[in-house]
Amino acid sequence: MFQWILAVAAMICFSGTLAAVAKEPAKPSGSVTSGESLSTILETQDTTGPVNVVMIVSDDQAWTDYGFMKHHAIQTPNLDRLAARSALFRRGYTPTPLCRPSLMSMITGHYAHRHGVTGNDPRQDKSLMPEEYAALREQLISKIDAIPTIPKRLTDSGYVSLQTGKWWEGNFSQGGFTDGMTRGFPQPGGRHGDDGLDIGRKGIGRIREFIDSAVAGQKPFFVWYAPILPHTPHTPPQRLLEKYQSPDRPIELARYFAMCEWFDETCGELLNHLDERKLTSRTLVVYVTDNGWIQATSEMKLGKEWNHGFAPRSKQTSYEGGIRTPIMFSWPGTIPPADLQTPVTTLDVFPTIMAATGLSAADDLPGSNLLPLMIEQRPLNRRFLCGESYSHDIADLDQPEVSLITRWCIEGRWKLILTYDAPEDRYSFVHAVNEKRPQLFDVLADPAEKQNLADSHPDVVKRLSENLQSVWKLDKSPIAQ
Ligand SMILES: [Ca+2]
Repeated sequence: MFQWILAVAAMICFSGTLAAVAKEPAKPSGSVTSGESLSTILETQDTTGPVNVVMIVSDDQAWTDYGFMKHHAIQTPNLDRLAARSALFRRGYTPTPLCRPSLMSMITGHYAHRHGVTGNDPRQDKSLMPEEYAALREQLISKIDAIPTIPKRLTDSGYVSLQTGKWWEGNFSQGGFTDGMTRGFPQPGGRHGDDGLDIGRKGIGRIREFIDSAVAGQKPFFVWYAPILPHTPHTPPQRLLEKYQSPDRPIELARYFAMCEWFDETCGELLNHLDERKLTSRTLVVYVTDNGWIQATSEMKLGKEWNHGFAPRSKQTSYEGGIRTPIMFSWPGTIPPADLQTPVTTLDVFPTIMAATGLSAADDLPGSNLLPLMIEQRPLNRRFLCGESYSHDIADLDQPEVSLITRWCIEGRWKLILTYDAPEDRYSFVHAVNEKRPQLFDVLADPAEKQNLADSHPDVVKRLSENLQSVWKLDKSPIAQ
């Protein structure tokens, strides 16, 4: 109760009056799988008690691949419904376009150069004995011990928390969750989720049970729903595959499209459960993707070096296909639905959840609390966003700059990408095809990033380079023009 009082006090502090905000009319709910409109659902909702938090984290999905982002074929009626009741940021970004560092940034609120988990795995080296490599894995996992996480903070203030899906940082308890599915390394399959990877693909029963148990125990809850969807293996239900198959569409594309809708269906189950349990108006649902994905097809001429299912300029790269994602915050009755153009980052999730739950956020967090913007349209005091990309395998666990491949800065319409030398690894083919010199794009006029304007705008290159140095002062020089 004490935390709830704090939360309300914090909300009033920046929003004028909470009551004024709560009267904001809700947008039409769009396609509601449960058959009820949002206004009907809200009439029956329990609005007492602290806010619950649910994070939905898509895995390997392009920012374009939703109904509400106007994809020409992919249908996502449930996420469209969430978008209609959310503050929707169409220009969201992940600070690092690879699963593990991206998830780590969400859960800690820090850049990879700060939390230290820059890649998915320690670098494989044939000279290492298995026990030596296992020790490197343990060393990498232990980085989470030294840094606050969302579940650690919420658990300390009386929440119960559930981990499901992707999770790389050992046992769920190591991240601060009170409950979870992932046993973690060195358990079998413990690299990135083991039993947790069943969630979504085999239903969301574990989440339903957890929520019902939390409600019965009168505990506020935090749910981490990070299924390995639409991520490979692309094995959609036959009914969905058939829906997307057509003679003029490569089968790889049909499978991926069907995976996006399968993921959407699982999100619908989760949202319906919140509606049915009368929790929607006191649950903050946060939606993000960990990194982008452009599906490769057999029609693309990618060369024999290319040995993965994603196309160039997507996963692992700092192009829009790698780093961009819609970001949504749904809290009906408190956050008015809105379609927002402000660029935001998944680094903003941590401070926003802290503010919503009445907790303070450390001063050194790089992200921003988005509630003042979402609730009373107060502009963010932020000129630019930054991010970074590293080699898939971490060359040096203590020196992030060794594995650094690109840094990017977005300021208004401009986006600068700087490239750095990094040791070769098994994913070097991803970066080998990209431009190495500084790249400057007008991403509003040229979202496909086709025209490099660095030569004609040296002043902008200089200013955005300085922005990057202000975020992380780095001695290593980018590859020059
Ligand atoms: Ca991913």
